[in-house]
Amino acid sequence: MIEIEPEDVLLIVDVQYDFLPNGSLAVAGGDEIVPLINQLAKKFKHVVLTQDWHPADHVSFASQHEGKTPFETVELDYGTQVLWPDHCVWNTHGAEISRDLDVPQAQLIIRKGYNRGIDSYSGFQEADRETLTGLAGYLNERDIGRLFVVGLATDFCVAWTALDAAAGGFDVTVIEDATRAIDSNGSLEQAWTDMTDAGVERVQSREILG
Ligand code: VGL
Ligand code: ZN
Repeated sequence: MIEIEPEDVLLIVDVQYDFLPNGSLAVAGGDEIVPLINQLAKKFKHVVLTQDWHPADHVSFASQHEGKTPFETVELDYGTQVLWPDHCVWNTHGAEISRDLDVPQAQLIIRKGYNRGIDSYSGFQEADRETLTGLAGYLNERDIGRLFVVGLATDFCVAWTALDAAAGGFDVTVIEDATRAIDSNGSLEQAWTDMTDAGVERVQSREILG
């Protein structure tokens, strides 16, 4: 069993309508994790959420690239970018965080991906690996202990957030069954390899809930 301490934080990644059933970038089974996250959240004093938040002409949208379709890639200044269906456009329903999440104690929502020309899977820094969101500063200033990451999608925003957390010196654990994956072109297996190599812990919710 893992005992959650008052200093620990639950980081809930991108549980937004566009990643849930009927959303424009629906992650299979995405809705199944919501009750589990609600149960887990009762153990945590600190809860932080991230929210994917794109302008309508965001560079990660296939619709912005002539002749490209979703899940193809393009080369940008900062590297290879996967192209997605339009999703989480700011001020649309799809960008809203699920109202079924029951986390009244949550104190911070980090919005990411709002620069038109830079994607941001990670809650810590944008894909250019330079532009910071301020999350590391917040966590350090609040004397946070361990980070427990849940949400969508395991192989993109969860993984990149966990990897940046580990790189930033945080003790980070992903609660696997409280995530769901997109799994495009082997991305899920690759994500777990990368996370394991980086020292990210991989646990199941029963180890916390009993
Ligand atoms: C995500 C693809 C594009 C995610 C966000 O939340 O995992 N994936 N934008
Ligand atoms: Zn996005």
